[in-house]
Formats: sequence, structure tokens, C-alpha cells
Amino acid sequence: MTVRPPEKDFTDANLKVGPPKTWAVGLPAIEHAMLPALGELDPERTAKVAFSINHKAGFDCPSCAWANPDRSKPLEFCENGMKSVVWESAPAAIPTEFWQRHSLADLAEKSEYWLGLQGRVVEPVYKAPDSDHYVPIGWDEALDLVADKLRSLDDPDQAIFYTSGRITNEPAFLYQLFARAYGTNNLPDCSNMCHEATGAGMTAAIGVGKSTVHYDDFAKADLVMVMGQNPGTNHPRMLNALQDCKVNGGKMIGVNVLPEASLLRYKNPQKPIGLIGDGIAMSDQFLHIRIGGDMHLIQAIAKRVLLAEQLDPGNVLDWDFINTYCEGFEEYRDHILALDDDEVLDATGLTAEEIDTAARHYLDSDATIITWALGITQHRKAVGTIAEIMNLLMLKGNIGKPGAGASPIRGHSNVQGDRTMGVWEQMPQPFLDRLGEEFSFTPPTEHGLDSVDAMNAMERGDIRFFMSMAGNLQAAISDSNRADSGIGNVDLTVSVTTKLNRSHAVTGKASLLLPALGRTEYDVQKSGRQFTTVEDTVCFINESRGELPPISDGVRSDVWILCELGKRLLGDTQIPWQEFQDDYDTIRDRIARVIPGFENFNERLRTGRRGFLLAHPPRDSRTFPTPTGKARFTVHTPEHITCPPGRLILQTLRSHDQHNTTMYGLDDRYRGISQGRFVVFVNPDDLAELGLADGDTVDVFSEWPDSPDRVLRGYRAVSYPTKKGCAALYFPEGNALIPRESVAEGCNTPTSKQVIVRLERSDERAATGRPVTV
Ligand SMILES: Nc1nc2c(c(=O)[nH]1)N[C@H]1C(S)=C(S)[C@@H](COP(=O)(O)OP(=O)(O)OC[C@H]3O[C@@H](n4cnc5c(=O)[nH]c(N)nc54)[C@H](O)[C@@H]3O)O[C@H]1N2
Ligand SMILES: Nc1nc2c(c(=O)[nH]1)N[C@H]1C(S)=C(S)[C@@H](COP(=O)(O)OP(=O)(O)OC[C@H]3O[C@@H](n4cnc5c(=O)[nH]c(N)nc54)[C@H](O)[C@@H]3O)O[C@H]1N2
Ligand SMILES: [Mo]
Repeated sequence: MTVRPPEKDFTDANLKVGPPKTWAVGLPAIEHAMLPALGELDPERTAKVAFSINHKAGFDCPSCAWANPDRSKPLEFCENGMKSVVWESAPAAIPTEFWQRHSLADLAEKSEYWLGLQGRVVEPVYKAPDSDHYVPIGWDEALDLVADKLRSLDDPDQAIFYTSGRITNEPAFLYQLFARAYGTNNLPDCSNMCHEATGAGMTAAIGVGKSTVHYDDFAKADLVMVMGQNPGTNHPRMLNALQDCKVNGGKMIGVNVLPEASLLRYKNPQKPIGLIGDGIAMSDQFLHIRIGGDMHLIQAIAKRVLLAEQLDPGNVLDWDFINTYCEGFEEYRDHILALDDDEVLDATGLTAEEIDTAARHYLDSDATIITWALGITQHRKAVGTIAEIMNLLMLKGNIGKPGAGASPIRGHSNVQGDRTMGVWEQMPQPFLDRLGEEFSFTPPTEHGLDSVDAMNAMERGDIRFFMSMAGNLQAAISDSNRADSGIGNVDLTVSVTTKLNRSHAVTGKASLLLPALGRTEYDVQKSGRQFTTVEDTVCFINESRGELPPISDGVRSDVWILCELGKRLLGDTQIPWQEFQDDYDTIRDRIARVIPGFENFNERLRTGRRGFLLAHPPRDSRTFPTPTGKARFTVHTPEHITCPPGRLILQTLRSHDQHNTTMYGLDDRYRGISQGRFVVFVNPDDLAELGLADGDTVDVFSEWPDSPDRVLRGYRAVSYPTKKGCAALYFPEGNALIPRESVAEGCNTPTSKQVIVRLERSDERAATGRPVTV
């Protein structure tokens, strides 16, 4: 890993392909985490960062939403967390002459890797409508431009306020307050593209869209099923919790399209055995499933459980739980018993014996946790699949009991907190009422635009202002080429950011970049050093305090920026922006009054663990806040994804060296890829059937009814043990292939893991920067 600005954009010319790994972490991970840090930061900065990351008096790691154990180890970070921290805190700043040297047209040709390596943005810069260059601009002038533009709109709904889970709770609360006090619910966020289906599926079943487990439940579980998730890369510290389960005699089932290394073996770098031995086997059973086959699998396991109950009436299901807490059981049972077994085998690509074994594990377990991530949420039938996971858990009372539960593993470190704070285009009315009452205004009630609808509205020319508080929607959203043209219709785009990304190169007619303080840096305001808070994937609220001096006195905290905008646009009477800016405790006092569960927010942070667990009625007391007060069995029809001859189902995923659209390097160590990204993983039998060979150069075309094919050109075909019929390539480049219309039913999430493609041999390998997409 390097964090120095490169002379030229990277090329794929030195791409190497080796065999995939069959175990995760261990010595190499320590090497990969610490060496780059030591190379880029001085030893003192490295030590400061290493000992404060995820610690009570330190900052929350921005890499993922995985939880911290009750007693953290001296070093509570992983390789990828360290990479993310080094990327942010390395002392490289973009020099002023950069903006003169590079036009936007030039920046738009660059890769995300190159853009991110230019260093931190340390001064506000503005691109005027008639210019193709950013120029430095003062903070006052920049903030006035934003307020003036918002004031000039005919309707507040002509503005969109996007955010990503990189921001913490206090700015998230102020952001939604700002948008709503201005008059719009247009608050799309990265969740729309991520775990939206989880919220929808779980809320329908149990009334709450968040994990029902505690951190310690992993150690108590008899069985953990890890579905559609690559924890070795995306949540490496979760492997410690899975290890606790295994060491205590629990079992694990991995369900994935790829045999991800961390689902096979794990060597814990912080335990001696992990450094020297072979580590421990992770999955007792690995189910090598076909893309999109998970609903069939869950239903097939449920059918076996119901049949076992018929053979041994009264002794298999948790009848106490079903009779006391649930409704809808009979209809669900009849639907599942009618499941077509042959179709299950076709849709999942699994054998009946494999499903029998999985069902046996589930039947033998008194406490089962099912975890999942994007391999489940980014599909057309994602909401239904998650509801089926809930059905299966409920059959054996696996909600609200030790060692058991539903555990969606969220992505961004504070994506869950953003939602809790009200960043959602469709916050329920009781929240809006409390917010309005607290600040004496009437929030808009009509639902706003989500991420996909935001792009449609921009394309139609309905949007004149777009603000992004962290994030990179241009690259993260499906159909990225179409996104580029839509955003050009907007009068002013504003990005609050630490570093450069594609959204800063492909902009509205005018564009502003506002440089943000990073999470590793301390934040001093009038009342002294401030801290903010985040919510992790198991609903624990943690403090986050930066430890390093800010990179430059040109950067400002997210809270500072929002308060300045608030004062300018909305005045300081109803909403005390100045007070908020001076002392973040005063923001928390308001959160405590508006958001249930945050009562005495400041006091609770200052006692005990410097944090607290949010209440969760199903987890805590088997109370279900659904309309009827019961947990609900629901009925869903799976989709059997069929492929025309010669086609494959494609998923887009993360390499080991990236954080979403941010690249730390060009390697995907566990999958055997180094020094390149433009690869498409294909099963060897599929390659043979398509008349292709490992190493061939191919163009990847995606097919969608009534629309011209989308294409990524010049990819290297890699023979890989992905499930037959299923291909994979990396996000965000892959977004060129996902049609905007291809979304999940019931939540509008792009189907980033499900698009039909064909491969055509090509002569020219994609070589530099961004791959060719036309
Ligand atoms: N280092 C690092 N950490 C991260 C991130 C990062 O980019 N880098 N991103 C963060 C964010 S925002 C998120 S949301 C999470 C994402 O965490 P993950 O969900 O682990 O991310 P992906 O890389 O998209 O991997 C999806 C996995 O699902 C599998 N899969 C795909 N389709 C299917 C299917 O149909 N069925 C099944 N069973 N499996 C399938 C893929 O093979 C892959 O293993 O990670 C967070 N943490
Ligand atoms: N095809 C495909 N598309 C996908 C996905 C996929 O798997 N496949 N995954 C989806 C998922 S799960 C997600 S979450 C989205 C991600 O969508 P986003 O969250 O919009 O994208 P990120 O790349 O995480 O945003 C990174 C940017 O955040 C900013 N940033 C970082 N730290 C800070 C900070 O401390 N303060 C401020 N103000 N800014 C900061 C920087 O500008 C950085 O470039 O992408 C989605 N898109
Ligand atoms: Mo995500």
C-alpha cells in the first residue's frame, strides 16, 4: 500500500493471477496492516493510531460496522481497518497548483485509485458553470454560495441531500434536521444500495430492522450460518467472534457463490496459535450456492424442519414461541410444504444431500445465528429472502434467546446510526412529529427520493441542487454512465469530503468541494475538544474521538459545516446552530429528546463502558412492535434465475484492497489477484463451454430488455472456482453493467449481485485508469 501521489494512473499491465487462498489472516495480515502504516506515517503517529482505534478513549474505525467486544484487546483493529486509517491520516495534502494543473475533463478520466492518492483536500474549491477547473475559494464565500443556491430554488424538493455511513451520529442528526427544516425529505443514503432489504424484511417479520444478537451471542451459539458475506475482507474482526463459537464447540455453515478463504480456515493474528499453527477450520459445511438461490435454500431447510416435526409431533418446533409470540404459521407451513424440490436443486445448484445435512445441523442446534450481508441484500428477491431467514429462525424460537438470532452485518461504520438519526427518505410520522415539536417547525411529510429515484429525478432535470455529505454516489450507483449524464443537469453539486473521488470529477454545472476533518483527527470547538458517536451492527453506541492533529487548518468538521450552513440559510432562532457548533453535547441533548432510546444520552456516555446498548424489544423481551404485536410468518415466492444459453449471472463485489469506491491498492490477496482489477472470475467449465480459456481477453456485455447492451471492455478472464453459471467482477467498475431499472422488489436496491451477461472475446486488454465502458 502506498499513499503517495503517483506520477501516472495505474495500469493493469503487471496483473498477476495466482491460486486463491484457502485460509484467511495470520502473520501476513499483521505484515499487511502494520508495514504500510509504518511506511507512510512516522512511528509515533502509527502508535497513536494503533492504540486508539476502536478503543474507549479513541476513535471508531471507519472501515466497517463490526462490533467491539466487551473487553477490547490492546490492538483492536484488522488489516483493512488499518489501511483505511492510513489512507485518511497519511500527511499528504493536495497542493493548490493541482487545481490549475488538472481540468475536470482530465480528472474524469482518472481511476478512483489515482484520485484518492492525490492526498487530502485541504481548502474549499469551486468550479464555476463556465469553467472546467476548480479554483480555491474562502470558506465564507463557499458557504454563501450554498445558502444562496438553496434560497433561489422554487421548491425545496429540487434539492437532494445524500449521505454515506462515513459520517457519525451528531452530523447525521443535524443533516436531516437541516434538510427537513429547509423543507424536503430528499435524504437518500448509501443504505439504499446496501442493507435496505434487511430493514424491510426484518421489520415486516419482527417490527425492528436491526440485529437481534449481542456480541457475546456468537460465543454461545450452537450454529452460525454465514450467508452471502466475505468476512475475511469486509469484516475481518468478525472472524474472532466466529472463532469463539467454534472454540466453544459450535458449528458454522458458510453459504456462498465463491469459496471465500475466511469461510474455510482462519488464523487469528492476535492468538499465538494463529501465528504458528494451521489455524482453525471455519465452515463445518460449505454450501457452494448458485447466485440468487438463497431463498430456495432457506425454504428447503424449513421444509425439512416441518417434515421432521410431522414425524415427531410436538418435539421439533418451538411451539411455545410460535403459539405465544407469532402469527401466520399455518399459511406459511402449507406454503413451504408445497415447495418444489426439483426446482430447489436447479435454483441453488446444491444436492438434496447437502441440504439434508444443513437441515440436520439446524435441527441439532438449540441456538442458531444467521448472519448475512450483500450476497443476500442486492438481489431482486432480497426482501423476501430476509423474511424467509426470519421465518426459519422463528420455527425454533431463535429470536430473543442467548446464542441465537438474526444478525445482518452492516457495511459502513455508522450506516446503522445514520438511519437511527433520521437519515432516510421515508422516516415514519412519529419521528417527524417529535422532530418538528422539538424545533418548532412542520417537517414535510411526503416521502423523499431514494438513491435510484434521485438519479432518475436528476436525469429528468427535476433537481437543481445536490449535496453529498461523504460518499461517492456517482460511482456507487448502478448504471454509472447514465449517472454521469444525469448529474450534469444539476445547477450546483456540493461534496463534503476528505479526499477526491469520481463524484468530484463528474459534477453539476457548478461544483463545490468542502474539505472535511477526518475521523482520526481531533476536533476542537469553542467549548474544547469534541467527540461524536456511532452505532455498530449490534446496536451499541460508541464514542469516537480523533487523536491526531488535523492535517491542515483548512479542514472543518462535518458538524461545523452544517451549523454554518444552518445559520446562513435558516437563522439561529428556532434551531440553535451556534450552540450546536460550540458544544456537541448540546446536539446530544436534543437527540435525547427526539429519538427514543437516547434518553440521558450525555450522562450514559460518561459512565461505564463509555457507550451503551440501544434497546431492542424483540431481542430484549420478545416484544414485537409490529402492527399486531406479533412476530409474523410470511409467505414468499422465490425467483429461479434462469439464464439464456451462453450467458452467465454476474455479481459485483469488493477486492481485498478497496473500501467501496476507495482503492488502497490493486491486490485481492485471498483470491490470488495482484496488481490489477480488470478481471472477470468464471468457472472453468463455463470457460470451456464458451470456447474461452483462462487468460483470454473478453468484453463483458450485460443484457436488459428494451435497452442497448452495456459493456466493460478488455477484461482478463480468470478461471476461478465460482459456482458454475456465475461470474464475478469488481465494484465500482461493475456499475457500468447494472441497469438502473434492475432493482430489488419492495426496497429499490440495485441488483448489484444479479445481472445477466455474455462474454465476447476481444483483442485489446483494458490497460489504464478507468476501463472502457462504451
Ligand atoms: N475492507 C473493506 N471492508 C468493508 C467494505 C469494503 O469495501 N472494504 N465495505 C463495507 C460495506 S459498505 C459493506 S455493505 C460490507 C460488504 O460486505 P460483503 O457483503 O461481504 O461485501 P461483498 O464484497 O459485496 O461480498 C458479497 C459476498 O456475497 C457473495 N454472494 C454474491 N451473491 C451471492 C448469492 O446470491 N448468494 C450467496 N449466498 N452469496 C452471494 C459473494 O461471493 C461475496 O462473498 O463491507 C463493509 N466493510
Ligand atoms: N455494483 C455495486 N455497487 C455498489 C455496491 C456493490 O456491492 N456493487 N455496494 C453498495 C454499497 S453496500 C454501498 S454502502 C455504497 C457505497 O457508497 P458510498 O458510501 O457513497 O461510497 P464510498 O466509496 O464508501 O464513499 C467514500 C467517500 O466518502 C468520503 N469520506 C470518507 N471519509 C470521510 C469523512 O470522514 N468525512 C467526510 N465528510 N467524507 C468522508 C470520501 O469522499 C470518500 O471518497 O455502494 C453501493 N454500490
Ligand atoms: Mo454498504
